[in-house]
Amino acid sequence: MRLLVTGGAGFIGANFVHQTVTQRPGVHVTVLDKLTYAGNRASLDPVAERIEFVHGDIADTALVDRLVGGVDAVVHFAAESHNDNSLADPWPFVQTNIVGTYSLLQAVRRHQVRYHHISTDEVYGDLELDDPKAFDESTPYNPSSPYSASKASSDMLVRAWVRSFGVRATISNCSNNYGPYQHVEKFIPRQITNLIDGVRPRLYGSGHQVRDWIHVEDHNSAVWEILERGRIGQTYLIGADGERDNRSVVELILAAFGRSPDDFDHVTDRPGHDLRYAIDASLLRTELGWEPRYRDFRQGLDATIGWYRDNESWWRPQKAATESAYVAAGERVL
Ligand code: NAD
Ligand code: TDX
Repeated sequence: MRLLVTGGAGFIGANFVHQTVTQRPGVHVTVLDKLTYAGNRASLDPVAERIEFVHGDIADTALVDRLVGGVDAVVHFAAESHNDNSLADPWPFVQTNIVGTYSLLQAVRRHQVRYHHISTDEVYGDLELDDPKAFDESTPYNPSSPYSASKASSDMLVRAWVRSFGVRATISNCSNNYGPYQHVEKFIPRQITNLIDGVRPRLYGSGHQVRDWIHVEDHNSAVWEILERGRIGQTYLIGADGERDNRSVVELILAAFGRSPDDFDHVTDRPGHDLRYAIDASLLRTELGWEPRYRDFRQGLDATIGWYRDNESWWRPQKAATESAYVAAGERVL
């Protein structure tokens, strides 16, 4: 099998490529990545000899057409992925997440290539803290930020290309991922690397917002199940029952560093900050028999902290610029 992986130098894509090369030696992987600030060639160093890497933009239709014409399937991870950036400047989100997805859809349509679309639970908006229902495949779309609106738009394009043009596509909407190779702009790596630097963690607003955490390897094992056995045209939600409020995540990270649970700063809140995400992954579990392997969040978090301690050379070059960008965007201690 020949597979095109877009965004393979990013967090989830790089982990997907590692897992694929290790567990499925018969699969030939080509990565297409623009190497934006979020892409890091070094994330693919452990598998560099075993894959093909193409430096390019998913919105480059000629390049995409040529690459798609040479594979059996596409897994599309590439995106602008950070909510805070989408509030500062939405345009790259429209360009990459919507126009870029359009470019891939036209190519898979032309070459009749199987396509899997990676998306997020954020397309469903947010839930009240006491809502007994979690998101499922029938939840109406209700995105809050430019990021989630651009992902929702891309999902809608996929659905239309399936129905109108017979494209063989599946979609997955996953909850918040954690694990190695995640950019230091994101919540968990930001706090871990702050603490390595002796800086207090930074909690947006009250910190009572809830995210549904899943280890990146569990996300990617679900993607493989869907790619191999998912029904064409179907959306699958991916989640591992990992709901935690942000404050308790910071407290766990502080404990791992031997610091007291209140040794953090409250900083300015994110405008439009979604309150709670929660996934009901029953369809994925019952229809495809998928189960997560990482069931203990604390253990997964400790392993992730260990990875950031051991791989400072990977994240250090991004750290200062990332923190300066937060300050420039107006973040201040409350
Ligand atoms: P990331 O920001 O770490 O990586 C994105 C990658 O895409 C980078 O390597 C970047 O260089 C590349 N890229 C960006 N624009 C491109 C373009 N125009 N052409 C080619 N490559 C381009 O993101 P991530 O966290 O790994 O997320 C991957 C996917 O998973 C995204 O589609 C995101 O919406 C989705 N997702 C993420 C999470 C999460 O918790 N991180 C949860 C659910 C879904
Ligand atoms: O310094 C911080 N302090 C803080 O309290 C940062 C960076 C974040 N937060 C909060 C905001 C969120 O409630 O932590 C939570 C998680 O924040 P992010 O890591 O920015 O993730 P989120 O906005 O939830 O979106 C993530 O999950 C869904 C990914 O970035 C998306 O790509 C994915 O679609």
